[in-house]
Amino acid sequence: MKRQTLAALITSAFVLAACNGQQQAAQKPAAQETPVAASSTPSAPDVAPQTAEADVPVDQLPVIDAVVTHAPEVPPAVNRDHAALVKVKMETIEKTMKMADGVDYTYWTFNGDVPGQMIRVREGDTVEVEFSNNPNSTVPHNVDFHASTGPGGGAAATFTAPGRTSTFRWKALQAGLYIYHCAVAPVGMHIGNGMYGLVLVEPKEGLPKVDKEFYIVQGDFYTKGKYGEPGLQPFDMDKAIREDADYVVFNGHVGAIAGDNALKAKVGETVRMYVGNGGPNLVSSFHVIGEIFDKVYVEGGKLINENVQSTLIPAGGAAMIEFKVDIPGSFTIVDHSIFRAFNKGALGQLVVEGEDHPEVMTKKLSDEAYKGTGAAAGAASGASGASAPAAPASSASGSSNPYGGEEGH
Ligand SMILES: [Cu+2]
Repeated sequence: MKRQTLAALITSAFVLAACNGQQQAAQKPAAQETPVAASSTPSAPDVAPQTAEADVPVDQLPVIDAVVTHAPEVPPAVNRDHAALVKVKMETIEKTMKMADGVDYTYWTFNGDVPGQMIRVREGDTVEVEFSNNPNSTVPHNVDFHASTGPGGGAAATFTAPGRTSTFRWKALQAGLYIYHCAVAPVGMHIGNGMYGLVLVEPKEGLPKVDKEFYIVQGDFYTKGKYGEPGLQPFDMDKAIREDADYVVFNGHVGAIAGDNALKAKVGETVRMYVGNGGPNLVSSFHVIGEIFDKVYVEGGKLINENVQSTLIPAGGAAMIEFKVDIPGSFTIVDHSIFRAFNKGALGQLVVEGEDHPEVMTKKLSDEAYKGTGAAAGAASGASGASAPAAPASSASGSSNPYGGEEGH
Protein backbone atom coordinates (compact mmCIF):
# COMPACT_ATOMS: atom_id res chain seq x y z
CA MET A 1 0.00 0.00 0.00
CA LYS A 2 1.33 3.43 -0.90
CA ARG A 3 2.34 5.69 1.95
CA GLN A 4 -0.13 8.45 0.98
CA THR A 5 -3.06 6.08 0.82
CA LEU A 6 -2.14 4.60 4.19
CA ALA A 7 -1.98 8.06 5.77
CA ALA A 8 -5.39 8.92 4.34
CA LEU A 9 -6.79 5.66 5.65
CA ILE A 10 -5.42 6.27 9.13
CA THR A 11 -6.80 9.82 9.16
CA SER A 12 -10.27 8.74 8.10
CA ALA A 13 -10.20 5.94 10.64
CA PHE A 14 -9.55 8.47 13.42
CA VAL A 15 -12.38 10.70 12.19
CA LEU A 16 -14.70 7.72 12.07
CA ALA A 17 -13.68 6.63 15.55
CA ALA A 18 -14.29 10.11 16.90
CA CYS A 19 -17.77 10.21 15.36
CA ASN A 20 -18.62 6.80 16.74
CA GLY A 21 -17.34 7.87 20.10
CA GLN A 22 -19.68 10.82 20.18
CA GLN A 23 -22.65 8.76 19.11
CA GLN A 24 -21.93 6.05 21.62
CA ALA A 25 -21.39 8.49 24.44
CA ALA A 26 -25.09 9.31 24.35
CA GLN A 27 -25.96 5.61 24.48
CA LYS A 28 -23.43 4.61 27.08
CA PRO A 29 -25.90 3.30 29.68
CA ALA A 30 -27.39 0.92 27.11
CA ALA A 31 -24.01 -0.24 25.94
CA GLN A 32 -23.07 -1.08 29.51
CA GLU A 33 -26.15 -3.15 30.21
CA THR A 34 -25.46 -6.09 27.97
CA PRO A 35 -21.95 -6.86 29.20
CA VAL A 36 -23.12 -6.78 32.81
CA ALA A 37 -25.84 -9.35 32.15
CA ALA A 38 -23.58 -11.46 29.98
CA SER A 39 -20.51 -11.34 32.18
CA SER A 40 -21.47 -14.22 34.42
CA THR A 41 -18.25 -15.99 35.20
CA PRO A 42 -18.26 -19.51 36.65
CA SER A 43 -16.99 -18.23 39.99
CA ALA A 44 -19.61 -15.52 40.35
CA PRO A 45 -23.06 -17.06 40.65
CA ASP A 46 -24.41 -13.91 42.30
CA VAL A 47 -24.37 -11.97 39.04
CA ALA A 48 -27.54 -13.72 37.90
CA PRO A 49 -30.44 -11.31 37.34
CA GLN A 50 -32.39 -10.75 40.54
CA THR A 51 -35.73 -10.54 38.81
CA ALA A 52 -37.28 -11.86 35.66
CA GLU A 53 -37.44 -8.33 34.29
CA ALA A 54 -35.04 -8.13 31.38
CA ASP A 55 -32.68 -5.24 30.85
CA VAL A 56 -33.98 -3.36 27.84
CA PRO A 57 -31.51 -1.25 25.83
CA VAL A 58 -32.08 2.39 26.58
CA ASP A 59 -33.07 3.26 23.00
CA GLN A 60 -35.90 0.73 23.23
CA LEU A 61 -37.32 1.99 26.51
CA PRO A 62 -40.62 3.87 26.52
CA VAL A 63 -39.98 7.58 27.04
CA ILE A 64 -41.75 9.37 29.88
CA ASP A 65 -41.64 13.00 30.97
CA ALA A 66 -41.10 13.02 34.72
CA VAL A 67 -43.80 14.50 36.92
CA VAL A 68 -41.84 16.67 39.33
CA THR A 69 -43.15 18.70 42.25
CA HIS A 70 -42.19 21.61 44.44
CA ALA A 71 -42.13 20.89 48.17
CA PRO A 72 -44.15 19.89 50.09
CA GLU A 73 -45.95 18.15 47.18
CA VAL A 74 -44.82 14.65 46.17
CA PRO A 75 -45.01 13.26 42.63
CA PRO A 76 -47.58 10.46 42.14
CA ALA A 77 -46.55 6.84 42.56
CA VAL A 78 -44.76 5.43 39.51
CA ASN A 79 -47.26 2.58 39.07
CA ARG A 80 -45.34 0.81 36.30
CA ASP A 81 -44.16 -2.77 35.89
CA HIS A 82 -41.38 -1.98 33.44
CA ALA A 83 -38.41 0.32 33.04
CA ALA A 84 -38.63 3.62 31.18
CA LEU A 85 -36.42 6.42 29.96
CA VAL A 86 -37.56 9.22 32.26
CA LYS A 87 -36.81 12.73 31.07
CA VAL A 88 -36.23 15.39 33.71
CA LYS A 89 -35.71 19.08 33.05
CA MET A 90 -33.72 20.98 35.66
CA GLU A 91 -32.80 24.65 35.64
CA THR A 92 -30.51 26.42 38.06
CA ILE A 93 -31.80 29.87 38.95
CA GLU A 94 -30.25 32.40 41.33
CA LYS A 95 -33.16 34.16 42.96
CA THR A 96 -33.78 36.54 45.87
CA MET A 97 -36.61 35.32 48.09
CA LYS A 98 -37.85 35.69 51.63
CA MET A 99 -35.85 33.76 54.25
CA ALA A 100 -37.99 34.99 57.13
CA ASP A 101 -40.24 37.97 57.83
CA GLY A 102 -38.25 41.04 56.78
CA VAL A 103 -35.23 38.97 55.75
CA ASP A 104 -34.29 38.35 52.12
CA TYR A 105 -31.63 36.04 50.76
CA THR A 106 -30.30 35.39 47.28
CA TYR A 107 -30.82 31.66 47.00
CA TRP A 108 -29.21 29.49 44.37
CA THR A 109 -31.94 27.07 43.36
CA PHE A 110 -32.91 24.13 41.24
CA ASN A 111 -36.09 25.12 39.43
CA GLY A 112 -36.70 28.29 41.40
CA ASP A 113 -37.11 27.19 45.00
CA VAL A 114 -35.50 25.39 47.92
CA PRO A 115 -35.53 22.46 47.88
CA GLY A 116 -35.46 21.74 44.15
CA GLN A 117 -38.28 19.71 42.68
CA MET A 118 -38.79 16.14 43.84
CA ILE A 119 -38.14 13.48 41.22
CA ARG A 120 -39.75 10.03 41.44
CA VAL A 121 -38.60 7.14 39.30
CA ARG A 122 -38.59 3.36 39.39
CA GLU A 123 -35.64 1.08 40.13
CA GLY A 124 -34.20 0.13 36.73
CA ASP A 125 -35.29 3.34 34.98
CA THR A 126 -32.81 5.39 33.02
CA VAL A 127 -33.04 9.07 33.88
CA GLU A 128 -32.21 11.62 31.21
CA VAL A 129 -31.44 15.00 32.71
CA GLU A 130 -31.67 18.15 30.60
CA PHE A 131 -29.77 20.57 32.79
CA SER A 132 -30.00 24.29 32.03
CA ASN A 133 -28.21 27.10 33.80
CA ASN A 134 -30.25 30.29 33.53
CA PRO A 135 -28.57 33.08 31.50
CA ASN A 136 -28.86 35.39 34.55
CA SER A 137 -26.76 33.09 36.73
CA THR A 138 -23.47 34.49 37.98
CA VAL A 139 -21.60 31.16 38.16
CA PRO A 140 -21.67 27.66 36.65
CA HIS A 141 -23.75 24.99 38.38
CA ASN A 142 -24.14 21.22 38.13
CA VAL A 143 -25.78 18.33 39.96
CA ASP A 144 -24.52 15.33 41.91
CA PHE A 145 -27.26 12.68 42.10
CA HIS A 146 -26.70 10.49 45.13
CA ALA A 147 -29.18 8.12 43.47
CA SER A 148 -26.75 7.49 40.61
CA THR A 149 -23.61 5.40 40.39
CA GLY A 150 -20.58 6.93 38.71
CA PRO A 151 -17.91 9.55 39.30
CA GLY A 152 -19.26 12.70 40.90
CA GLY A 153 -22.85 11.50 40.57
CA GLY A 154 -22.96 13.26 37.22
CA ALA A 155 -21.26 16.46 38.40
CA ALA A 156 -18.84 16.68 35.48
CA ALA A 157 -21.46 15.71 32.90
CA THR A 158 -23.82 18.41 34.12
CA PHE A 159 -21.29 21.18 34.75
CA THR A 160 -22.99 24.03 32.90
CA ALA A 161 -22.09 27.67 32.36
CA PRO A 162 -24.77 30.37 32.58
CA GLY A 163 -26.92 30.35 29.44
CA ARG A 164 -26.02 26.75 28.49
CA THR A 165 -27.85 23.40 28.65
CA SER A 166 -26.23 19.99 29.25
CA THR A 167 -27.79 16.55 28.91
CA PHE A 168 -26.73 13.24 30.45
CA ARG A 169 -28.20 9.94 31.57
CA TRP A 170 -27.91 7.73 34.61
CA LYS A 171 -29.51 4.48 35.58
CA ALA A 172 -31.41 4.10 38.84
CA LEU A 173 -29.73 0.88 39.94
CA GLN A 174 -30.80 0.91 43.58
CA ALA A 175 -34.09 1.81 45.25
CA GLY A 176 -34.08 4.42 48.00
CA LEU A 177 -34.54 8.08 48.83
CA TYR A 178 -31.59 10.19 47.77
CA ILE A 179 -30.38 13.78 47.90
CA TYR A 180 -29.21 15.61 44.81
CA HIS A 181 -27.14 18.76 45.14
CA CYS A 182 -24.92 21.15 43.25
CA ALA A 183 -21.24 20.24 43.43
CA VAL A 184 -19.47 23.20 41.88
CA ALA A 185 -16.65 24.65 43.98
CA PRO A 186 -16.93 26.02 46.56
CA VAL A 187 -19.35 23.13 47.05
CA GLY A 188 -20.34 24.18 50.56
CA MET A 189 -21.40 27.59 49.29
CA HIS A 190 -23.57 26.18 46.49
CA ILE A 191 -25.27 23.79 48.90
CA GLY A 192 -25.41 26.48 51.58
CA ASN A 193 -27.29 28.71 49.16
CA GLY A 194 -29.99 26.06 48.80
CA MET A 195 -28.96 23.81 45.91
CA TYR A 196 -30.45 20.44 46.88
CA GLY A 197 -33.51 18.26 46.48
CA LEU A 198 -34.68 14.63 46.59
CA VAL A 199 -34.93 11.73 44.17
CA LEU A 200 -37.12 8.80 45.18
CA VAL A 201 -36.20 5.58 43.42
CA GLU A 202 -39.16 3.30 44.07
CA PRO A 203 -38.43 -0.40 44.38
CA LYS A 204 -39.72 -2.39 41.40
CA GLU A 205 -42.67 -3.64 43.42
CA GLY A 206 -43.55 -0.07 44.47
CA LEU A 207 -44.12 1.30 47.96
CA PRO A 208 -47.09 0.51 50.21
CA LYS A 209 -49.98 2.90 49.68
CA VAL A 210 -50.48 5.69 52.21
CA ASP A 211 -53.09 8.44 52.44
CA LYS A 212 -50.82 11.48 52.47
CA GLU A 213 -47.26 12.08 51.28
CA PHE A 214 -45.09 15.12 52.01
CA TYR A 215 -41.70 16.33 50.75
CA ILE A 216 -39.49 18.08 53.29
CA VAL A 217 -35.81 19.02 53.14
CA GLN A 218 -33.93 20.58 56.02
CA GLY A 219 -31.09 23.00 55.40
CA ASP A 220 -28.81 25.33 57.35
CA PHE A 221 -28.03 28.89 56.25
CA TYR A 222 -25.26 31.31 57.14
CA THR A 223 -25.88 35.04 56.89
CA LYS A 224 -23.84 38.16 57.66
CA GLY A 225 -26.56 39.37 60.02
CA LYS A 226 -27.78 37.28 62.93
CA TYR A 227 -31.12 35.47 62.95
CA GLY A 228 -33.97 37.82 62.08
CA GLU A 229 -31.78 40.80 61.18
CA PRO A 230 -33.79 42.53 58.47
CA GLY A 231 -32.78 43.26 54.90
CA LEU A 232 -31.01 41.35 52.17
CA GLN A 233 -28.56 39.07 53.95
CA PRO A 234 -25.48 37.82 52.09
CA PHE A 235 -23.91 34.39 52.59
CA ASP A 236 -21.23 34.32 55.33
CA MET A 237 -18.40 31.95 54.44
CA ASP A 238 -16.67 32.25 57.84
CA LYS A 239 -19.81 31.22 59.73
CA ALA A 240 -20.34 28.38 57.26
CA ILE A 241 -16.82 27.08 57.87
CA ARG A 242 -17.40 27.29 61.63
CA GLU A 243 -20.77 25.51 61.12
CA ASP A 244 -22.35 28.37 63.06
CA ALA A 245 -25.75 28.47 61.39
CA ASP A 246 -28.05 31.48 61.68
CA TYR A 247 -31.00 29.64 60.14
CA VAL A 248 -31.99 26.00 60.22
CA VAL A 249 -35.16 25.58 58.21
CA PHE A 250 -37.46 23.13 56.50
CA ASN A 251 -38.05 23.74 52.79
CA GLY A 252 -35.78 26.74 52.53
CA HIS A 253 -37.66 29.39 54.47
CA VAL A 254 -38.79 30.05 58.04
CA GLY A 255 -42.45 29.02 58.16
CA ALA A 256 -42.43 27.14 54.84
CA ILE A 257 -44.49 24.34 56.40
CA ALA A 258 -46.06 26.19 59.34
CA GLY A 259 -49.03 28.47 59.91
CA ASP A 260 -50.88 29.03 56.64
CA ASN A 261 -48.45 26.60 54.98
CA ALA A 262 -48.92 23.81 57.54
CA LEU A 263 -49.16 20.25 56.29
CA LYS A 264 -52.64 18.78 56.71
CA ALA A 265 -54.07 15.35 57.41
CA LYS A 266 -57.19 13.75 58.84
CA VAL A 267 -57.55 11.48 61.86
CA GLY A 268 -57.05 7.88 60.84
CA GLU A 269 -54.90 8.66 57.82
CA THR A 270 -51.46 7.22 57.17
CA VAL A 271 -48.75 9.75 56.43
CA ARG A 272 -45.42 9.27 54.71
CA MET A 273 -42.80 12.00 54.89
CA TYR A 274 -39.89 12.01 52.48
CA VAL A 275 -37.36 13.96 54.49
CA GLY A 276 -33.97 15.01 53.21
CA ASN A 277 -31.18 17.01 54.75
CA GLY A 278 -29.28 19.23 52.35
CA GLY A 279 -26.99 20.48 55.07
CA PRO A 280 -24.44 21.78 54.18
CA ASN A 281 -23.26 21.05 57.74
CA LEU A 282 -25.80 20.00 60.33
CA VAL A 283 -27.19 16.55 61.09
CA SER A 284 -30.91 16.60 61.80
CA SER A 285 -32.55 15.00 64.84
CA PHE A 286 -35.86 14.90 63.03
CA HIS A 287 -38.89 14.68 65.29
CA VAL A 288 -42.63 15.29 65.20
CA ILE A 289 -43.83 16.46 68.62
CA GLY A 290 -46.65 14.20 69.79
CA GLU A 291 -46.13 11.42 67.24
CA ILE A 292 -44.21 8.17 67.15
CA PHE A 293 -42.91 7.11 63.77
CA ASP A 294 -44.49 3.70 63.05
CA LYS A 295 -41.80 3.04 60.45
CA VAL A 296 -38.58 4.71 59.43
CA TYR A 297 -36.76 3.64 56.31
CA VAL A 298 -33.44 4.34 57.98
CA GLU A 299 -31.27 6.76 55.98
CA GLY A 300 -33.67 6.31 53.06
CA GLY A 301 -32.55 2.72 52.45
CA LYS A 302 -34.15 -0.72 52.84
CA LEU A 303 -33.73 -1.10 56.59
CA ILE A 304 -37.01 -0.41 58.38
CA ASN A 305 -37.02 0.58 62.01
CA GLU A 306 -40.26 0.71 64.00
CA ASN A 307 -41.59 2.83 66.87
CA VAL A 308 -39.04 5.62 66.47
CA GLN A 309 -39.25 8.95 68.33
CA SER A 310 -36.54 10.92 66.49
CA THR A 311 -34.49 9.85 63.53
CA LEU A 312 -31.07 11.09 62.51
CA ILE A 313 -30.82 12.45 59.01
CA PRO A 314 -27.24 13.12 57.95
CA ALA A 315 -26.26 16.09 55.83
CA GLY A 316 -26.49 14.70 52.32
CA GLY A 317 -28.91 12.02 53.46
CA ALA A 318 -32.60 11.27 53.80
CA ALA A 319 -35.19 9.15 55.58
CA MET A 320 -38.68 7.94 54.80
CA ILE A 321 -41.00 8.25 57.77
CA GLU A 322 -44.46 6.72 58.15
CA PHE A 323 -47.05 7.08 60.85
CA LYS A 324 -50.80 7.01 61.33
CA VAL A 325 -52.43 10.07 62.84
CA ASP A 326 -54.73 8.99 65.66
CA ILE A 327 -55.85 12.21 67.24
CA PRO A 328 -56.61 15.76 66.06
CA GLY A 329 -54.39 18.72 66.80
CA SER A 330 -51.24 20.48 65.74
CA PHE A 331 -48.15 18.29 65.61
CA THR A 332 -45.00 20.37 65.48
CA ILE A 333 -42.19 19.21 63.23
CA VAL A 334 -38.75 20.02 64.60
CA ASP A 335 -35.08 19.33 64.53
CA HIS A 336 -34.86 18.15 68.15
CA SER A 337 -31.47 19.78 68.45
CA ILE A 338 -33.97 22.09 69.95
CA PHE A 339 -32.47 25.57 69.86
CA ARG A 340 -32.54 25.18 66.09
CA ALA A 341 -36.31 24.77 66.32
CA PHE A 342 -37.10 27.68 68.61
CA ASN A 343 -34.31 30.08 67.71
CA LYS A 344 -33.24 29.27 64.15
CA GLY A 345 -36.43 28.40 62.31
CA ALA A 346 -36.58 24.58 62.24
CA LEU A 347 -40.29 24.45 62.94
CA GLY A 348 -43.10 23.02 60.87
CA GLN A 349 -46.62 21.82 61.58
CA LEU A 350 -48.80 18.91 60.68
CA VAL A 351 -52.37 19.93 61.44
CA VAL A 352 -54.68 16.97 61.92
CA GLU A 353 -58.42 17.38 61.83
CA GLY A 354 -61.12 14.91 62.75
CA GLU A 355 -62.82 13.16 65.59
CA ASP A 356 -61.20 13.36 69.01
CA HIS A 357 -59.97 10.18 70.67
CA PRO A 358 -59.63 10.82 74.42
CA GLU A 359 -58.75 7.18 74.96
CA VAL A 360 -55.45 7.98 73.22
CA MET A 361 -54.86 11.25 75.07
CA THR A 362 -57.20 13.32 77.20
CA LYS A 363 -57.27 17.06 77.62
CA LYS A 364 -56.33 18.33 81.11
CA LEU A 365 -58.74 16.54 83.45
CA SER A 366 -58.44 18.87 86.44
CA ASP A 367 -56.63 21.99 87.67
CA GLU A 368 -56.64 22.45 91.44
CA ALA A 369 -54.62 23.51 94.46
CA TYR A 370 -51.09 22.15 94.86
CA LYS A 371 -50.97 18.63 96.27
CA GLY A 372 -47.33 17.68 95.78
CA THR A 373 -45.90 14.19 95.99
CA GLY A 374 -44.15 14.54 99.33
CA ALA A 375 -40.77 14.28 97.66
CA ALA A 376 -39.94 17.92 98.35
CA ALA A 377 -40.15 17.39 102.14
CA GLY A 378 -36.77 15.61 102.29
CA ALA A 379 -34.96 17.92 99.95
CA ALA A 380 -32.49 20.42 101.41
CA SER A 381 -34.16 23.76 101.17
CA GLY A 382 -32.73 25.89 98.43
CA ALA A 383 -30.31 23.12 97.39
CA SER A 384 -31.08 23.53 93.77
CA GLY A 385 -31.67 27.21 93.96
CA ALA A 386 -33.47 26.76 90.73
CA SER A 387 -36.25 29.12 90.07
CA ALA A 388 -38.28 28.48 86.99
CA PRO A 389 -36.23 29.74 84.08
CA ALA A 390 -37.70 32.62 82.22
CA ALA A 391 -39.40 31.70 79.02
CA PRO A 392 -36.90 32.06 76.19
CA ALA A 393 -37.34 35.12 74.10
CA SER A 394 -39.00 33.37 71.25
CA SER A 395 -40.14 36.54 69.56
CA ALA A 396 -37.11 36.32 67.33
CA SER A 397 -38.29 32.99 66.00
CA GLY A 398 -41.89 34.12 65.97
CA SER A 399 -42.80 30.80 67.49
CA SER A 400 -45.57 30.09 69.93
CA ASN A 401 -45.52 27.10 72.21
CA PRO A 402 -45.89 23.92 70.16
CA TYR A 403 -46.77 21.98 73.29
CA GLY A 404 -50.08 23.78 73.54
CA GLY A 405 -51.43 25.58 76.61
CA GLU A 406 -52.54 29.18 76.59
CA GLU A 407 -50.18 30.23 73.83
CA GLY A 408 -50.75 27.13 71.73
CA HIS A 409 -51.84 27.34 68.15
CU1 LIG B 1 -24.35 25.52 42.04
